[in-house]
Amino acid sequence: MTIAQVGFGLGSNIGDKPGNIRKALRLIEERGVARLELVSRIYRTPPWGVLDQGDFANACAVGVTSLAPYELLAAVKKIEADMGREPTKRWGPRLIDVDILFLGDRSLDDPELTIPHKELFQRAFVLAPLTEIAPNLVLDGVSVAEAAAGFDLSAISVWEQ
Ligand code: PH2
Ligand code: MG
Ligand code: MG
Repeated sequence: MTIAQVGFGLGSNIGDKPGNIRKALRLIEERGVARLELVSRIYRTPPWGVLDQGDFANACAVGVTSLAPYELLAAVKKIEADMGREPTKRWGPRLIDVDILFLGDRSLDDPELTIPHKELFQRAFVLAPLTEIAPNLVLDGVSVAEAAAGFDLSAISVWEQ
C-alpha cells in the first residue's frame, strides 16, 4: 500500500457555504478518504469562469491518503453526491465541489481526471488558501507562493464567521 500526500480544493456557493466546506472536510476524514494535516481558513472569493453567480467560499487541505487516483475521485464524488450536489453547467453554482489538486508526484492526464489539477495555476481562489498552508510546495516546477504572487488577490478575503 502506498501512502501519498494529497491536496484538496473545496468550494461552495449555495446554502451555508462555509458550513458545506466544513462538512466536506469532516466527511473526508470520517470516511478515511485522507488524514488531513493542514486545513486553510475559509475564504470569500468572487466567482471565476461564470461571473453571473454568487461569491464562493473556498478552502484547501493537505493530508495523506492510501487511495489510488480513481478511488480518491470516486470517494470525493460520493461526498459531493451525499451532501446533495446536483449537476449544473460547467463552472456554475454548486453546493459543494471537492477537487483533487495533487497526489504525491503523480501526473495523470485523462478526460475524467487530471493530476495535478489542470487549472490550479489559473485560479486565485485555489492559490490563496493553498499558499496559506503549503507556500513552498512545488507543482509542475513552480512553487505555490510564486504562482500566487502573480495574482491580484485583493478581491479575496477571509470569510467572516
Ligand atoms: N469553482 C468553479 C468555477 N468558479 N469560482 C470561485 N471563486 N470558486 C470556485 O470554487 C469556483 C469558481 C468550478 O469548479
Ligand atoms: Mg472545481
Ligand atoms: Mg470538481
